Amino acid sequence: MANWHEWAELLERVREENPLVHNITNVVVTNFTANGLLALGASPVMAYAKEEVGEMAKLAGALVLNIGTLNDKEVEAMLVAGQAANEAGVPVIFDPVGAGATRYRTETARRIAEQVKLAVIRGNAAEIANMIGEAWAIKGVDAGGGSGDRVALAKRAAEQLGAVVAITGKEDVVADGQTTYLIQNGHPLLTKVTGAGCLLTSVVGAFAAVERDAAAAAVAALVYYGVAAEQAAAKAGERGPGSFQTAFLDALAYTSVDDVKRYGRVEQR
Ligand code: ATP
Ligand code: TZP
Ligand code: MG
Ligand code: MG
Repeated sequence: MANWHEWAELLERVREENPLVHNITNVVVTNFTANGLLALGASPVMAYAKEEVGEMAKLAGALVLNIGTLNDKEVEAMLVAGQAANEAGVPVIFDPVGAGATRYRTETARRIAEQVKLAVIRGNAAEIANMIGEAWAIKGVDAGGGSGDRVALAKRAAEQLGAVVAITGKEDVVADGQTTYLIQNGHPLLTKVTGAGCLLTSVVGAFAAVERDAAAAAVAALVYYGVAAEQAAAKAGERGPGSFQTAFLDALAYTSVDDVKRYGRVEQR
């Protein structure tokens, strides 16, 4: 298989290069996302005005678009930023938060995927299914109880959307249309911290900023993130979600390449 142990070393590259990650994200997760990127060793910036997003996106190592609390003004800015990033060869990572929950979210997610060349799309199974016109129950912004084949779904979505697709949940799946990877790391307490998915999408952005192979960047980011969550849960998990959240930010900073190689559980499908 492509050697994911080699990809795990991208974590060190992120810490050395300290890439600027431009986020246009939602109001729920803004602070957590900035702090998580800082803990990892990346440099976050949030910029939303259409007057500046093109310029900022071109300066960045990656652009992350997240429709969690979308409105028309922000969507317009996302399209401007996405097109500028495409022109400059800056990878664009997309989180289709809540696609499938309302028609506005579903249509906007599809519009962004049509008008911007996306390197990686990261969402739960319902969001990804709804982006390609497949029904999958969703509850607000959280995955519903759907039980379809998530590996096959990731493959179909990668083919149809022309991007690397990462479907997360208890198990994570990364597909680039040719190869599919399964990542078994993580912890259920992540479901009790709002923005755990959104921050992960931005972490994928940081890895994509230092590695042009978007599938390698996505796998490396997901396995690192899952291992960090396991370390945090071991230290503070029994105290509850609040202590876990703090311990998780700490773990994003101290989790090492060696930890990722030792505790990572990645297989190729
Ligand atoms: P949702 O809104 O459906 O929760 P999300 O956007 O918050 O989606 P998640 O799928 O929760 O994103 O993924 C965020 C992180 O949480 C990923 O690293 C994923 O592996 C991890 N994760 C989610 N659920 C579990 C679980 N039950 N056990 C272990 N890890 C999990
Ligand atoms: N509502 C709109 S965006 C948002 C909520 C609760 C945050 C979702 O974050 P995540 O990472 O999908 O849990
Ligand atoms: Mg979650
Ligand atoms: Mg989400």
